[in-house]
Formats: sequence, structure tokens, C-alpha cells
Amino acid sequence: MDLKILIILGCMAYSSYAYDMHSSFTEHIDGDCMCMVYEFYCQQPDDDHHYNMNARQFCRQRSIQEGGPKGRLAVLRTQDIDDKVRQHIQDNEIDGPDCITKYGFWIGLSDRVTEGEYVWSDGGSDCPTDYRNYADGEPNNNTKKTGAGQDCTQLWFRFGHNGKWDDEYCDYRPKGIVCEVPDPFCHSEDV
Ligand SMILES: [Ca+2]
Ligand SMILES: [Ca+2]
Repeated sequence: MDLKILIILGCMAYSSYAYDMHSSFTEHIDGDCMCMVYEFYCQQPDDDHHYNMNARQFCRQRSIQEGGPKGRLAVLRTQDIDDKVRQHIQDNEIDGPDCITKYGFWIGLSDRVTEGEYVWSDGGSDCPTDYRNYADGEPNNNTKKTGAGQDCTQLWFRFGHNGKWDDEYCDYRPKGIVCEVPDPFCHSEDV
């Protein structure tokens, strides 16, 4: 394989995990947790069907400072955070086709490992939470499109759900992304 092809492949691999941020806001999390920056990204390219996995890997590369604590798909720990994230999406009008055509944003909650056991992207270690805000009838682990069912959670902007949560196929449709990135420079009085 010549150098040119290697460079092209390298750029393709890089570009699949580098999305342009639409907007963000910072929030102090009560308790021992530090400030979090919630970052919003419009829908991923319709490319290789590893949509949720790519989103997870992308958020894990994010940091406020080079070498600082890394991000992850957002953990909506409290109703307050959940409300602010969903309000941000609506206030910035990114709940429609200008940003997402597949009706949702990934957040960091899944039952990928054990069906029915939902685990947050932080493993529940930093700020344990039982908070949930699924739409009526969800999660339903729908198996119509793939036999594996639905294991990844989206903020659902279809049928008037206004960002209530839904379990969705992890790798069937591209989605927007909400990452959270710890901000080591933020203090509670700043926000
Ligand atoms: Ca499931
Ligand atoms: Ca569902």
C-alpha cells in the first residue's frame, strides 16, 4: 500500500471520530463531582453503522485541557440536568432536521451488557443516580429492525416526546450526541 493511500485511510479514520460541536453549557454537579461541560453535536455521518460506538469513543476523547480528565456520553444524573439538556436542545432549535433527521441524541445509558440492566457511561462510580425519564412505554427493547433489540438510550424528538428517553438500536440509525466533559477549572461560584 503506498503512502498516499495510507494517508487517505488515516484521514478517514480520524474524521469519523471528529465531529463539529454545535454548542455547549457548563453546570456544577452537587456533591463531590466537579463541573461538567455538556457538549452538543449534530447527527453523525451516515457511514458505517457503528453509530453509538463511534459516539462513545468520540466523547471519551474529549477533554477541556490536553491531558485532563476525559469525557463520555452524558450522564443525566438529576431532573435538573435532564431538563437543562433538553431545554438547551429546544432553545437552540437543534431538535429538528437542521441538526438531526433521525429524531434523537445519544446519551450515556445502555443495557448493552445485560438486557434490562441499564448502566451509565461512568459506570455509576462518580455520582450514582437512579434518575430515569423514559417516555411512556419505553424502554421496550423493540426487535423489529434487528434481532439484538434496543440497548442504547436517546433523547427522543419524535411524536411530540420532547426529548424524553427511548431505548434505540445502537447501530441502526445515526443520531446527534450529547457528551459531558469534566471541567477542572470550573468552580461552583462560576456557574
Ligand atoms: Ca435492551
Ligand atoms: Ca424503544
